[in-house]
Amino acid sequence: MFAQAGPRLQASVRCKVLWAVAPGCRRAYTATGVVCPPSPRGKAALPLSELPGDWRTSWLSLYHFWQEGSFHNVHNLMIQKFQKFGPIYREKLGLYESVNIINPEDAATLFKSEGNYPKRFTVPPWLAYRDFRNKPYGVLLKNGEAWRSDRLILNKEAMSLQMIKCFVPLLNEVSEDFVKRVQLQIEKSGHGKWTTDLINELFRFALESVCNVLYGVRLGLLQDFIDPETQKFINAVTLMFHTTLPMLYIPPSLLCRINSKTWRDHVQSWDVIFSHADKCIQNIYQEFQLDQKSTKEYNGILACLLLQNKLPIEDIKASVTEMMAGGVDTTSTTLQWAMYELARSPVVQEQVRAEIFAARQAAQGDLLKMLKALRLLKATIKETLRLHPVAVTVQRYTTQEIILQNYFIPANTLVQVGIHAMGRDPNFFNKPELFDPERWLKMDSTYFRGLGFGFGPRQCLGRRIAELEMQLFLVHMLENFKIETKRGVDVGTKFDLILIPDKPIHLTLRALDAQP
Ligand code: HCD
Repeated sequence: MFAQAGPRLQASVRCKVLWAVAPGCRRAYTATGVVCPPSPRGKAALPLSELPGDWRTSWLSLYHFWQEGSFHNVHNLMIQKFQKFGPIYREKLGLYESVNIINPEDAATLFKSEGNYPKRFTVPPWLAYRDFRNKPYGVLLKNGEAWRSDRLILNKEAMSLQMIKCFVPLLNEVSEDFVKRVQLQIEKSGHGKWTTDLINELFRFALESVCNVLYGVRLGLLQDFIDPETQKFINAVTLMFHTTLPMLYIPPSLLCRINSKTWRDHVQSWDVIFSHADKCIQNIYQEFQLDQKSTKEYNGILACLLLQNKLPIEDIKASVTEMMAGGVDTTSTTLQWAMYELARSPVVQEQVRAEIFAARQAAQGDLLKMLKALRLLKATIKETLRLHPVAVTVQRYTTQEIILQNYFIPANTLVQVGIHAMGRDPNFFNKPELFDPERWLKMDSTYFRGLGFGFGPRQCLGRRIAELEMQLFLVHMLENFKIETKRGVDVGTKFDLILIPDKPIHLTLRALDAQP
């Protein structure tokens, strides 16, 4: 029907109109634009081949994509495509075919059908590296039963609510040290304030935090002298993400065969990541064998995994390395965005600070109790991830046939939820351009709208650590400093596998007790 209609233009016009008229509508439309009467669910559903999108011209779209220099702009192109095609479209870029959705209800349908072995898109060069070096996959890259058994063991150590009380003191001391470091810089400046691009400090903070939780060890990254090895690790993670990008569209095997720079840089980054993580793990492992570490005190996730003895050491290493690498750019970038947004919304900043002061008073030194009371602060992190998610999409392969927007989606189809686009769509968030943490506390329904960490058993394994780390960081920063930024500097977003700011963010930290 659709295909016969011929010109693509016609299809896109049709979709634009319908999207404007009936966003989120689940009814079927014919090529002539006549609305079919609502039918019993599924009856009038259309086949996959009827899905809007320019998936028929995969190599041509890849060419356009290249031409437009859209590499770093995937997230904005996705917004445009949803505007053009409506709430569901099919896409093929080179080798890589997917169905894209934006509607929270559709996300719910997708996640509720995911079963016991949810599978997400596996980033090809990450697999290619491990095959190339003959390294085992960690939980990030595994699937099926191997994934599930590892994940259940890791969940106990990284995600269970009982672990929160172990993580909090470890993360709290790192945040306190960060504050001391900022205070020192402010003193040095002699102006009662410090203006800088904080990203490098935040990378170090994030690595220091995740390592304290993983290994129970302080690396000392918040001092003036930094071990060059550690800085190399941090740079390697960023370069690893960056060099992944072209390999989403060109097969790594091809780039490996022609020995391209992208592939070589990618391999080298992973080599640095693995060898440095290996050193950290080896240190703990030896200590552990020597004195079986006193079992009373909490010594970090790695020690617990070793003590449990449920996972082979090679599997522990693989997953702990992934967590260590995954814990650097993700939380640091989110914290940078959070401070940027708070600096641009002084009223919100003051409200969050007031909540923190009140909670601190009421909790009388009980950190856990204090964190429990910080509703607006938690909403602030949610709101930051709405506007600035780390991942542009959350993806799943369907395990059975499902119906999305009245289209049959067969089993084994890659479906991507465009969470970046969803977060900026007025159909799902009132005045989406506004940074308004309170919306999360007032919204009628937040149903499948907060997907920054994914959903279900395959959600982010580092979620608990990341959330506590970011909460404690913001608590201490807001208790001690006023965060300011130059007015009128708008920072955009760049896709570099994860979403990052497209230019440096300069923030001013002013000591709260030395207000002008
Ligand atoms: C990148 O089209 C864009 O937590 C692709 C789809 C995709 C798939 C998996 C996502 C990835 C995107 C972004 C980075 C993510 C990754 C899964 C885990 C990874 C979201 C959206 C991350 C940052 C952990 C990385 C750990 C690694 C360093 C060992």
